[in-house]
Amino acid sequence: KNVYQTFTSAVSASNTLLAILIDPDVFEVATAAQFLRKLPAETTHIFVGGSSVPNGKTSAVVTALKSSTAKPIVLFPGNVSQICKEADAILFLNLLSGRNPEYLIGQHIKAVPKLRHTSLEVISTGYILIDGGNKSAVARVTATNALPQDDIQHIVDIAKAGELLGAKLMYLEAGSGAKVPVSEAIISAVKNEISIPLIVGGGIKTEIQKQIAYKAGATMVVMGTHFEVRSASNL
Ligand code: 1GP
Repeated sequence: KNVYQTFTSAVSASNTLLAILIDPDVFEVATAAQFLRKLPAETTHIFVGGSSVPNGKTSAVVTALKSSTAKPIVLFPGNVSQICKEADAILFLNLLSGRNPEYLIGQHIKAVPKLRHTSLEVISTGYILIDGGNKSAVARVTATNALPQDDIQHIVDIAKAGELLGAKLMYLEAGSGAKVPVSEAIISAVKNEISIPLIVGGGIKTEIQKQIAYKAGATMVVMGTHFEVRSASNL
């Protein structure tokens, strides 16, 4: 049970973390080793998850990744069907920005019988969907609305409520393929209010965007689409 420790150690050492997100739905299992070789050297974690993934595909992708990397593989599931025992940990996501009970408690209850048969490290994670300038898959699938970027105090209050409820990580999400990442102002306001590690993702494609997020207080940046596009054109 040491994936969570990679976050707390990073915070205490003032280090940053970089997770690359793989959507199993669009990932070619046969290219796993090659894909991993091309990732930036500073990659610390591999996240696996998507909004709609065929049954069994997550397990096949995680198994292929596991045989080519020692980096922690963390499930970032769009729903309960993506839970598989081959990963190291799972972000147990609570969609705090929405009011759909299915994503606040429903999927979590359905997850328990599956988790019982795994030794996955379960990490309680508050998940806040913020407007990234286009309708995200998360908003569509969960039937919830993203929060406007200018409502900073509301976002801060939600993050704090999540921490008080026991979340071990807080994830600010602009949505995969967002036009606009979560703003520096939101990241730093949330960072000032909470003491748990902060993850930021959605629409981050450049080194500058990544550094802005770290400087504002993100412990981890998550990048997905950027590497998907690269892998498709390079392989
Ligand atoms: C999505 O935050 C992640 O959940 C990554 O987003 O695909 O835009 O990098 P991108």
